[in-house]
Amino acid sequence: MALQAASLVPASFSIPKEGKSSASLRDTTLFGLSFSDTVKSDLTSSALRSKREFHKKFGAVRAQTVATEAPAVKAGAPGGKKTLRKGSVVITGASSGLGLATAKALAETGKWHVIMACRDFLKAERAAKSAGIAKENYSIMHLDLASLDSVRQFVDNFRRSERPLDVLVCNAAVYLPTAKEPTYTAEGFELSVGTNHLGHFLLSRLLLDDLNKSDYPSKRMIIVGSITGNTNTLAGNVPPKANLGDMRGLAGGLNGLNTSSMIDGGDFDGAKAYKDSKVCNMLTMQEFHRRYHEETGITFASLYPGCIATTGLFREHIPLFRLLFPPFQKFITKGFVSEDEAGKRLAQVVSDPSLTKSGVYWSWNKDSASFENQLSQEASDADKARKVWEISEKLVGLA
Ligand code: LMG
Ligand code: NDP
Ligand code: PMR
Repeated sequence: MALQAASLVPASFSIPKEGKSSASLRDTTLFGLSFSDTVKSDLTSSALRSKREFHKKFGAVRAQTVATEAPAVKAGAPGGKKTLRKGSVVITGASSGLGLATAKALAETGKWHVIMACRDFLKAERAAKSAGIAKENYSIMHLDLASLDSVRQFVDNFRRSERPLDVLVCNAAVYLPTAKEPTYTAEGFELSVGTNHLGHFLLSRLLLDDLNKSDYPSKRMIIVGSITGNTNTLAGNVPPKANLGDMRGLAGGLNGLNTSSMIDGGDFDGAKAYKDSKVCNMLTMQEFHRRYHEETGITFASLYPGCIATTGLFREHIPLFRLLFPPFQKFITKGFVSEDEAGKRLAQVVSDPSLTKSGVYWSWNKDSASFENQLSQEASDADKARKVWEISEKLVGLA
C-alpha cells in the first residue's frame, strides 16, 4: 500500500508555529506549565489546523511495509505519486512506562517500525505482546545502558540488521531515591548518571552517523528530560535540587574511590543524582543542536512529558510514596498524566510534522497542547553544555 502524495511531505514537515517563540519568552514556568496557556492554545490553533489538514490529506493512507534499502520517498504509482516507507525508530527502555506507551502509539499508526532497545529481552517481549503491538511493527534488541560495551555491541548489532535509523529516542532511566550508598555501572560510574546520561551519551554519539545516513524526510534525536531537573519550576525546587556545580566529580569519573560519585563532588544522594542526570540529558540535546543541526538537518529535542506517576520509575521508592504520589499529582499538583497520554506526547515529538524545530524543550499544557518550554538557567547554560560534552566524551572513550 502506498502513502500517497509524499512528494509534499518535506514541505509539510516545516509547518511554522506562528508567533510561538515570542510568546514563550514571556512565559513563567513555575508549574512546568505556561501561565499564558490560553494565549498559547490560541497561537497553536493555526498550527494545529495545518496539522489537521495534513492528516486529513495524507493520514488515512498507510505506509508500505519496510524495505530497508528502499529510499524514504520514492516514485510510486504512475501519475507521479510518491510513497513514504515506514519510519524506523529506536526507543531505549521500551519495556515499560513511557517507552512502551510510545512504542505502542507509534506502532499503531502503521507508519513506524519500533526497535525496542532493552536490557531484559523477555520482559520486553512480554510487554510488547501485552500492549498488543503487532509483531511486524517491532523488534527487540539487547541494550544495557549501564555497560558501555553493551552500548557498542548494540550499535554493531543494529548496523548488522541493516535497518535505517530515522529517529532515536533516549528514554530509559533509573531512579534510586532511597539508596544510601552509590552503586556503579560496568565501567564504575555512579549508576544513575552512568545509565541515564553516559550510556545515552555514547549511544547517541555513535548513532549520529546512522541518523545522518537516513534519507527519511524528518530525522530526529530526542532525549526525555524532566521538570524536576529544572529549578525554574516548583517541582525543581523540591529538595534535593539538581546542581552540577563545577563538575569536579564528573571530571573524576564518578567512581566514589578517588573522586565523588556525584557530578558536583558532593556526598551521594540518589534523588539528586537522577535530577543531575536529567540536566545532563537536556544540556546534551542542546549541545547536539549547536554542533550538528545546521550541518545535518537533524532535529534535536528534549521534553517533559508530564508526571507519569504510575510507572516503574518509582519502583525503588518506599511503598507509602508509591501509594500517595499518584493521587498527590492527580488532585493537588494536577501534573499527573497517564502512561497512554504521555506515550502519545512522545510519539508526537517523534513524528508530528509540526514538531520539527531543533534545540527545543517540549512540554504540554492542561489541554494537552504542546509548547516550547523554558529550561532553567543551568539546564540552558551553553558553557556547562560544552563542558558536560567534553568531559563525557573522555569518560566514554570517544576523546
Ligand atoms: C526527598 O524528599 C526524598 O527524601 C528523596 O528520597 C527523594 O524522593 C526526593 O525529590 C525527590 O525527595 C523530599 C521531601 C522534603 O518532600 C516530601 O515529599 C515530604 C512530603 C511533605 C508533605 C508536604 C505536604 C503536601 C500535602 C500533600 C498531601 C498528599 C500527600 C502526598 C505526598 C506524596 C509525596 C509527594 O521536601 C521538602 O522539604 C518539603 C517542601 C518542599 C517544597 C519545595 C518548595 C520550594 C519552594 C518554592 C520556591 C519556588 C521558586 C521558584 C522560582 C521560579 C522562578 C521563575
Ligand atoms: P520506567 O521505569 O517505567 O521505564 C524506564 C525504562 O528504562 C525501563 O524500560 C527500564 O528497563 C529501562 N532501563 C533502566 N535501566 C536500563 C539500562 N541499564 N539499560 C537499558 N534500559 C534500562 O520509567 P518511566 O517510563 O517513567 O521513565 C521513562 C523516562 O521518562 C525516563 O527518562 C524518565 O526520566 C522520564 N520521565 C519520567 C517521568 C515520570 O513521571 N515517570 C517524568 C519525567 C520524565 P526495565 O524494564 O528492564 O527495568
Ligand atoms: Mg514532585 C507543582 C507541581 C509538581 C510537579 C509537576 C511535580 C512533578 N512535582 C510537583 C510538586 C511537588 N513534588 C511538591 C510540592 C512536592 C513536595 C510535597 C513534591 C515532592 C516530590 C517527591 C518527593 N515530587 C517528586 C518526588 C519524587 O521522588 C519524584 C522525583 O523527584 O523524582 C526525581 C517527584 C516528581 N515530581 C514531579 C515529577 C515529574 C516527579 C518525578 C519524576 C521525574 O522527574 O522524572
